[in-house]
Amino acid sequence: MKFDIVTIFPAMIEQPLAAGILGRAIERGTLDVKVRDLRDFTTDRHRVVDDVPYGGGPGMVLKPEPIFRALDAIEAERGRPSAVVMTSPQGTRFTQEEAQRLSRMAHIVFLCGRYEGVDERVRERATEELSIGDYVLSGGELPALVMIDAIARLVPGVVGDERSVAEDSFSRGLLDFPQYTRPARMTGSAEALKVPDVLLSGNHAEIRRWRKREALSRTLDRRPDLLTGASLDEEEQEILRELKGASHGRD
Ligand code: JBZ
Repeated sequence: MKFDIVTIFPAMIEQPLAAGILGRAIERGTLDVKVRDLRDFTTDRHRVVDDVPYGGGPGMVLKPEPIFRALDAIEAERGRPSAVVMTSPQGTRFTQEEAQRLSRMAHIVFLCGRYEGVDERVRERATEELSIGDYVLSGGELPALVMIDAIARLVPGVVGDERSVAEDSFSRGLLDFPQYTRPARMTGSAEALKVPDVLLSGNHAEIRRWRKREALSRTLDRRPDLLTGASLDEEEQEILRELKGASHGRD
């Protein structure tokens, strides 16, 4: 899958993408990522990318022409992209469902906003306008990284073990069960810091049921909104009924 990211801070994108699972997928060629410095698409001596807003007011606005030229250059070099995403606080919410939809595309361009915003005419070139959430950020680079990470891990071959993608909490619609590793008992610590016995029992049917119960109980407790969209098997529905029964009059 191909990604192009247009930004005035290429280093903000390059370093994070070189690390971890995505970095390895880029090395292998499973992902083809190009970061484009918006200043390379200016034509003036000072490589100016911003200007004052018409109508007055504080701050600066990203100029449209360098962005148009960047998009034209990307298209000339790599073909017409499947999507041009503008990261923006005015965008619709980026969710796991959106990540799934975008992960089926062959080539996505991200436009990262900065300053007080981007010249409105740039919106004509965007096929989607997306936001990662309701908090104030300085620019679209971190949102673009968040979206690329969520999208790319759904691309076959990016995550080594396909099982971890399938079992990820938001794919299943439930929060994760608790994880433990060695040691089974922390030296000099209390009973409370022991790994639950069931996980040491070797009884895989019991372990599976315990994990289901823990995932359901955490979801019911912390994110009950997720349960409306979750697809539960027979056993999970039964455990959930038990948990709901046990919680009556406890809140
Ligand atoms: C985003 C001006 O550039 C910005 C500022 C905030 C912001 C974005 C771009 S994208 N917030 C979000 O995804 O919520």
